[in-house]
Amino acid sequence: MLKALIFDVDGTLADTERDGHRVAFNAAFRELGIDWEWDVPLYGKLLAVTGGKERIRHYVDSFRPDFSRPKDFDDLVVALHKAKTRHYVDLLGRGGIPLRSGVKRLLNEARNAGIRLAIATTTTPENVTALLRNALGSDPSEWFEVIAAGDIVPAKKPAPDIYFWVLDKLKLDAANCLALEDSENGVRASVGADLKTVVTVNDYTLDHDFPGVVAVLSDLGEPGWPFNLISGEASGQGYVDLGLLKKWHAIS
Ligand code: XBP
Ligand code: MG
Repeated sequence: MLKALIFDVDGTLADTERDGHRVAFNAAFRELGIDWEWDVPLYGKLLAVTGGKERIRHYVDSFRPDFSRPKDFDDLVVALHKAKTRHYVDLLGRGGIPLRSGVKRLLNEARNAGIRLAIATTTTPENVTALLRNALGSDPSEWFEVIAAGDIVPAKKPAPDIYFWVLDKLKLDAANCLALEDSENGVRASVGADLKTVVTVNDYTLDHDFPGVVAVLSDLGEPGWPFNLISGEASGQGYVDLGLLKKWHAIS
């Protein structure tokens, strides 16, 4: 029986990466006087590593052999990331990023039906609060019973740990839950935790592989604005509702 939905945030609830996180990283680099600029294609490559601090380190390791690390490099990463979070939260506060198609409708339907809601994300907790407060107009804890974010587990996605953490807090088996994700790293984490998973792709994740998921869609769709079914079976339906999620959840 389906008892809970566990949502990823970045790329799934909202398209935050290209015009949100990326822009905020660049603003932080400028603020701290570092001449790095992450353009759209480069940022797509950097998304291979989840977590903002981890992504900065990956950039230096893999793309900037010329960069001579200062002695306090660890502190620099922390300072850059703190500035980045501030810029990102500011951007969200200006109404910068809406929820993706169908998300609010599905959250409402699930909540009204007594399906429990949770979040499993790699991003920083302040970012989740700012995104959802802006988009839903109320505190995220009024919608999501469990919010697992950022450094709460040391091993970020693609490790399944964040999903195990959520399942533990919900006191539910994976068999009673369904995850919604957008990326290969996210799916490795959710499927790694034995969760049935539905994927809504975005420009950065269109060509990712999603082994083990029950369906891959362009988005959740709305009545009159149907999704594109990329893989799986949707019984001719054009938007994802609880009924369709229950069918996918029941696939063995
Ligand atoms: C998204 C991420 C995060 C954000 C940046 O993960 O990989 O790193 O890009 O967030 P998910 P921070 O899709 O699992 O939410 O800079 O706050 O780490
Ligand atoms: Mg994601």
